[in-house]
Amino acid sequence: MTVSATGAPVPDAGGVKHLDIAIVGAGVAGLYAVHKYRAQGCSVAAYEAGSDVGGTWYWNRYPGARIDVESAEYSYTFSEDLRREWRWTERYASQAELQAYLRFVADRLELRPHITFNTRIERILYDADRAEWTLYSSEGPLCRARFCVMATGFLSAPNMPNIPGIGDFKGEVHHTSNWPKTPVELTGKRVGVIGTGSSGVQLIPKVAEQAGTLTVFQRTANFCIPLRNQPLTDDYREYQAGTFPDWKEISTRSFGAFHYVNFELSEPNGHSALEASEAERIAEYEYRWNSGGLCYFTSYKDLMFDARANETLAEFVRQKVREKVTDPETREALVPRDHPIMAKRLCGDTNYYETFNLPHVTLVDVRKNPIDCISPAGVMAGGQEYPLDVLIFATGFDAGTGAMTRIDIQGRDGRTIREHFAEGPRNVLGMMAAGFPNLFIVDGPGSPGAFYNPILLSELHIDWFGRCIDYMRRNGFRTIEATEAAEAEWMSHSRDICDHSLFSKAKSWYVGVNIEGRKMGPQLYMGGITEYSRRLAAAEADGYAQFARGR
Ligand code: NA7
Repeated sequence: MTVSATGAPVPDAGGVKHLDIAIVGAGVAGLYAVHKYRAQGCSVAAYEAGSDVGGTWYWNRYPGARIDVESAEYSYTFSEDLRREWRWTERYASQAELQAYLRFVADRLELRPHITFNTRIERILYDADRAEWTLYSSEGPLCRARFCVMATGFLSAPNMPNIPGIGDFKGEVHHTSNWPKTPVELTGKRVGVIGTGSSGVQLIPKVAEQAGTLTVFQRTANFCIPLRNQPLTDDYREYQAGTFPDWKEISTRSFGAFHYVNFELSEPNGHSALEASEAERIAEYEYRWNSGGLCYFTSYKDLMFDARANETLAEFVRQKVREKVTDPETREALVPRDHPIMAKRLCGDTNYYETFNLPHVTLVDVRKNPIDCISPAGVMAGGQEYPLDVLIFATGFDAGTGAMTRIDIQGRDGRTIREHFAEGPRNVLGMMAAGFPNLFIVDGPGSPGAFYNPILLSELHIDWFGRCIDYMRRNGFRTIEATEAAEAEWMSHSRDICDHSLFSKAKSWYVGVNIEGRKMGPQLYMGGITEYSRRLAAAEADGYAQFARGR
């Protein structure tokens, strides 16, 4: 190890910093990584493309952007002080509040001196002789580091669809994941939105409040559940603080982060939906509908593994959609039919369906009337032109592998991460890949990623890597990397679970096929956090034997 006596980076002759750990990204994961590894006595530096901390919450500043997990569940758990000092104001925090929280964390923990902003990492090259990574921006080399931590996020590389004529449009174009910092003037304008996933579902009602006309181009009708966002009361805040230890414990053996149901901490239901009578099921679904939020993940254990169980919930939600929309043709187009419920992420809805009852809002079903092209004046679909002043792409992300494959990462023998991930995530536990020694991936492709709580998963990964680094120090290892055999085993296990689940029955970013031409395969680990944590612990307990270690 090359830890300096003071923990400060050591500059080499060329002015390039020499570090123990370089971190890419200063979102949720990057911030905690800086804090954790600095405390461990390592010299660290993080590089961030944005001008401030926040990651997802820095970039996704479109109107209506907010978290779909309760604010209290989307908070760091490693520091009691941070938990005590920060007060969330809404049940589901807005983008602005989330970014304020991450700014607070960065300031409170004095992380900013370790972060270089406005710096996009474009190349990361491994030098096998030195066992070091060199990170480059477009300006040249920035640092050399023994370890490189990829805190680049699961949903951070925007997906801009390849629609003919996309560059010809004469109006304004925006993507939800790269929204301008200054407000976009929509008042009285003819606005079009392509995409009706979580981002579109949040954005559309807000745009409708301002636009003169709003045309929504929908390819897939999604299942949207009322979020029922509201200001947090002191009582509920205290209740969540008081139940934190139990919540944390439940989170180690459950799916996702939806453990407060109707304002009470709730155990995941371990029963099949098919064991319950129809009346019991409806009562359960109604209870959760009235609670608000995406808490159906924990309502029955087999909703994602048994098509009949899944259909009971799907039909319940379809009926709710029918009750909300007045125009018969629009209603039918909005009822989701082509995928199992939750096989695409549920969308958290605030007035989404009601928006289509407004006279100035039009839904264009682009399954029936495919988008032909973007014209200078607007969108052509089904042979008809829809003239627009502003066109908004809410078309999501090249999820999972996208954030890493956009960087030219070259490992041992010039092997690139683009080649390595060409068929989807190829790594062990979603954390390390063969041929990329000491490259640690946090909350990335092949991990439980967005299926689990992103903050808890970041903490889990970063702590695990921290112990791994300590182990290497104590035992004189310079490098650690996945073996190809361990990769093959992990990928086959991950693939088996995906194939046996209903997640494989939808064209979603969970399985990569939201991107044109991509083969279907799990971008995330779908086996649940209990099995994942067991495997993480086992990998550590046997002295990292499934990894190749070098001295
Ligand atoms: P999503 O969930 O991937 O949604 C993207 C939407 O864009 C979805 O409705 C897509 O339709 C649509 N899309 C993508 N390409 C096209 C083209 N070419 N034509 C028409 N429509 C298109 O991304 P979000 O940003 O909404 O949410 C991502 C996650 O962020 C979310 O799950 C939360 O976890 C937070 P499709 O369904 O593919 O037919």
